[in-house]
Amino acid sequence: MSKQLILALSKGRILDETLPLLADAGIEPAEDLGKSRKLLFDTNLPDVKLVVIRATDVPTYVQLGAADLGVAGKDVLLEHGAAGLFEPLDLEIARCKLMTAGITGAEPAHARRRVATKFVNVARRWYAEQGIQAEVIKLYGAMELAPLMNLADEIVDIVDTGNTLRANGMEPRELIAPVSTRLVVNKAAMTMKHARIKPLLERLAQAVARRREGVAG
Ligand code: PRT
Ligand code: MG
Repeated sequence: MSKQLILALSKGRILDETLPLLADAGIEPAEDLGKSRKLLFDTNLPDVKLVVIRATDVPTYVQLGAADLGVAGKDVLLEHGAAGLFEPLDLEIARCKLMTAGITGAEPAHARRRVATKFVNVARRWYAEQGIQAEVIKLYGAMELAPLMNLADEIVDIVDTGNTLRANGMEPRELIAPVSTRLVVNKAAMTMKHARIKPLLERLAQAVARRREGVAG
């Protein structure tokens, strides 16, 4: 195993909140991530590199050891599963909720509920736990459209303010899980590269605490 540390970052909205935390923990990309089409970046630390990939690919990279560490939403981790991963730190950014939602005021009509979502594993597990029969329909986006088009009775999706739901005549129903962004570590790397990873985790935990105090104060 090389001594180099590879950190996989979720691009998109999580990235904007991750970079200040990393900077406060002493890691800065050698060039502007937003201005480049590259995917693999050097940092100010000679032994730390960053890859910037789709949020849903981060758990796979870390699980299979292509990256030692990763930054991903709890929603993505719940959907992917946690095999081969440690989740030592809540970065407390990009907070939102995984919820069920449906058309405002409508009763869930069908005995076997049709549920549209990109979180098929989360949805299957949750409806089974509730003892509700559900037919889970995989979509890749615009879940809010499915009940309006009578493709589904409910959706499972991420809710923050609820504005997207309201704009489409829908309401949030049940909370499945609160979501924030987590740091994950490959289990083998955690052992083999412990001397390098442990101080990094400590500096990141301190950066999270400073940010929390800044938000509160
Ligand atoms: O776009 P792509 O398919 O590549 O990936 P992505 O859409 O999953 O990435 P991106 O950049 O949108 O980031 C997703 C991650 O950010 C999620 O995995 C969450 O952990 C986190 N996050 C935090 C959110 C939100 N808040 C959020 N509000 N992800 C998505 N949303 C969307 C939601 O899907 C819905 O369309 O915002 C809408 C709801 O917001 P409100 O405020 O209208 O309720
Ligand atoms: Mg998106």
